[in-house]
Amino acid sequence: FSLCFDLSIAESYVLDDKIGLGRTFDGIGGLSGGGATSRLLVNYAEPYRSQILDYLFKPNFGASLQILKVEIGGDAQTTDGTEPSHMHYENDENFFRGYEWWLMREAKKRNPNITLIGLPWAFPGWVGHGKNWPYDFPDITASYVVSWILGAEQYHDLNIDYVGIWNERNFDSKYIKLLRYTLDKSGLERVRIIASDNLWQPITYSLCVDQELADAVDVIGAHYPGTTTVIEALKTQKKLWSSEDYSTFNDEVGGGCWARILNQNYVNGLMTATISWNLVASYYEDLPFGRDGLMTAEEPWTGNYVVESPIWITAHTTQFSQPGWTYLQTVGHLVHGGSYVALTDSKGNLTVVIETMTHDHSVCIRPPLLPFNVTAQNVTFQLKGSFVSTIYDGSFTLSLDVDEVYTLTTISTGQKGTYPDPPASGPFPKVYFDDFNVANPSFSEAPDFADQTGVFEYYINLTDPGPHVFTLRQVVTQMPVTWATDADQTISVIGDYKWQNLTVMCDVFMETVKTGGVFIAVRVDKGGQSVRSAKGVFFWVFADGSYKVTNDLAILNRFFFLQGEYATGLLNGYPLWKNAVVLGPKNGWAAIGTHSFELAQFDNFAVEVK
Ligand code: 147
Ligand code: CA
Repeated sequence: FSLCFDLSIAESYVLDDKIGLGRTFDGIGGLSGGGATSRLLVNYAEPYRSQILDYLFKPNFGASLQILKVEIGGDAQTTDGTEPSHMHYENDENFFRGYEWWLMREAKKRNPNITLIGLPWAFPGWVGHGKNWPYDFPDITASYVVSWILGAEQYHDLNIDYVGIWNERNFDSKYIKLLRYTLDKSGLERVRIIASDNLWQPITYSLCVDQELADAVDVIGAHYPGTTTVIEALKTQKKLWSSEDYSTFNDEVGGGCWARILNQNYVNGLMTATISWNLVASYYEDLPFGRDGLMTAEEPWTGNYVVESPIWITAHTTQFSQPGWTYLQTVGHLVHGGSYVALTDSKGNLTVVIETMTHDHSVCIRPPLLPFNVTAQNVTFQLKGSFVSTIYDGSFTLSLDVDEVYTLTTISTGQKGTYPDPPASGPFPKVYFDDFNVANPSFSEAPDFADQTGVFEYYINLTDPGPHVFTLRQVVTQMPVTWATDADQTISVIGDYKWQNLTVMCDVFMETVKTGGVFIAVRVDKGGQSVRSAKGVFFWVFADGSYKVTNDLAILNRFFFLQGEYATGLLNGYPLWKNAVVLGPKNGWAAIGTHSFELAQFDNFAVEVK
């Protein structure tokens, strides 16, 4: 190659393995869950769904991810929806709910060496015995988590490599030790423990003062560390991971954030793995943290998806270094801004990743980023130790521009994978119908319903003699041990957030006699952590024969009625109410749900947008 800068002013950097190596690289990963972030992905038609998975996981193609972390579903709201538990009830076990099993299988299919991690955000209510706390009965919590790991192996042939404690909530030393003990007792000695998926402290402090706890924990996982760690964490000799990071809108600034933290999490904090929240933005964009994924796949109804810049930023490291490689000690900052890392397989291969992201083009969602300067610069790398003969005179010089990532490598298998453009983007269909008549569904959830409290599953109602054998059933009967603030009602949203005027029809069946209640709704304006305060037009019918029309899910505000062009409700074809004045919201999703955590069934769900 030819360089036209004056290279005489290049700053010089040494890459040397003779002075000893750095820490072992553990990989770059994506996080599905925390929560329901892959919800819409499963509803993509082929070949688009496989293409998306290839961009994420296929080696030497796209992001070529080395770690997949998933939520252990707990039936509760965990950011963008709920994920189903494998044990809704104490005596219940089902390892075919949701999509995380499927996702792990698809990831493994493409990369058999991928590292798998499971972490709970929430737990079914019975795990806490009615208290919003998972540590009063630590043996129950431990066997619940271990049962998930055993089920992964038994039903899906998936070996879970690491398990965590309780996402961004308190840990309990007694529980962590008991989890270690329960794993070992179940023949799962190989499963390693991450703690505590929160900040560096207080877990590091606990590890320092409690040797038994230190023996139980293998990795200190910190979230959004801002590329730094604490001295006490370094002293533990444990692996240090950024076990959740990124969470930034996936435009080019998001790509810049990801590039900067992938390098600097090691340079500044000696972290040897970084995991993106989230893996793929496959949830309605108007839910919280829209598009905070490595790529976007939020339109199963068209097949449109977008391979965003973080995919290619990831590839700069993952396609040219593998878990088990070692960082050199010679990593660091560049004199005129930016950073470099170097990794080796200790068999002669060397990969150098350089990033020169400027401040304003690499801000992440959190933590705040202090000012710094980056300018174009010339750099000379001098290869020493076993790398001297890698290049003809043992050194090379480059001119670096700003806001770039450069990979210099002896590995020749890298590729920028491509597929033909997916179908064009388009809105959710204006006419939609689902009779849920699927005898052997591949997924427990019906297409495009995004549960925000409670869990809605395909159900075979064998007691129904007539037309409602196949229905959609809400199955959570108790407030879970929550991570966010779930509503007191259950609710699943669907459709287009921009919808204003539409008709929603649905057959409903209340399984709770006397006190049961269900609703259908339009213009539902909130999901995620704010679901409790969702507003819209909610039409309720109750098992005692009464009905209500309310402006909110919490049933605080009843509508008043006037003449004119307003909302109307029918029951069994007969008008029950009409001319309710809709003051707001002006738009939102359609929804179904129940009055409490109760069993209820829904069938022949239909939408017509005017
Ligand atoms: C994380 C959660 O673990 C994820 O499930 C998801 O909600 C993600 C969205 O950015 O955020 O939780 C955090 C919430 C707040 C902070 C850090 C992590 N915070 O304010 O520092
Ligand atoms: Ca049906």
